[in-house]
Amino acid sequence: MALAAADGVSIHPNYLTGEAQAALLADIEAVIAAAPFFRPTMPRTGAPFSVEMTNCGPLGWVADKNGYRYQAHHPETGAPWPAMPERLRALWRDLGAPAEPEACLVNRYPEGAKMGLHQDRDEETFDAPVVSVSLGDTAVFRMGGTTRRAPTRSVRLASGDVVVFGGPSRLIYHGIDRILTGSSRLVPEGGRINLTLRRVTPLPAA
Ligand code: MD3
Ligand code: FE
Repeated sequence: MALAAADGVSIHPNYLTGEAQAALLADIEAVIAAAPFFRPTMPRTGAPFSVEMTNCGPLGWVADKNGYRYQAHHPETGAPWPAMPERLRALWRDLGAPAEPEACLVNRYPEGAKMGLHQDRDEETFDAPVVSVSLGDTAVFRMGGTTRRAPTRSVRLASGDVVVFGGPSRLIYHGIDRILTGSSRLVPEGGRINLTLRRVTPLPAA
C-alpha cells in the first residue's frame, strides 16, 4: 500500500521483501565491484561528503572541484558505469515511471554519515520522478517544501522501503539527518545503502 506523504510523494513501506532486498543487494555488490565507491567533494570548498557514492546506468552523478554533474564515466577509473540491473528497470516500470531510468546513484552511509538539506536539480528534466530505494540500516529522512525555509518533517526510511518523488515533490528540499546503526542485518558491513533512480535527459516524445 502506498501512502501519500505530501503532494506527489508516494511512500511504499516494505515494497521489497527480504528476499528481494537480498537479490537487489547482490546486484548492487556487482555494480560496486565494477565501479568502486568514490567520495564526492563540495565544488567550492573541496570538503568531502560523509557519504560515498557510485552509479550504474548510462549516466552517473559526480561532485568534485569542477561542480555537480552527470557523466558517462567513473571519475577515478574512467570506465563507463555498469549497466542498470534489470531488477531496477523492472522496479521503475512497476511504479509507473516513464521511459527508462538513465542513472542510479548509489549512496553508502556508514555510521555517523548524513546528507544536508538540498534540492536535486542537476538533471535536464524534472518531468520524471526520482525513485528512492532504501537498503540496510534505517535512515531519519527530512523532507521540506520547494523553498529552503518551508517547514520540514521527519520520516524513517527502513530497508525495503521505496519512495517516489514526482510532480510538485520532485523539487523539494530533503536530506538525511542520521542513520540508526544496527537497525538492519541486511548489509554485512552495516550501514545503509540508498539507491535513487533518475531520468537525466528529456523524456522521448510520445
Ligand atoms: C526528493 N539521497 O541522492 S533519498 C540524493 O537517502 C539523496 O541517500 C538521500 O537525497 C538518501 O540526492 C535521500 C530520497 C530522495 C532522493 C532524491 C530526491 C528524495 C528526493 C530528489 C528529489 C526529491
Ligand atoms: Fe537528493
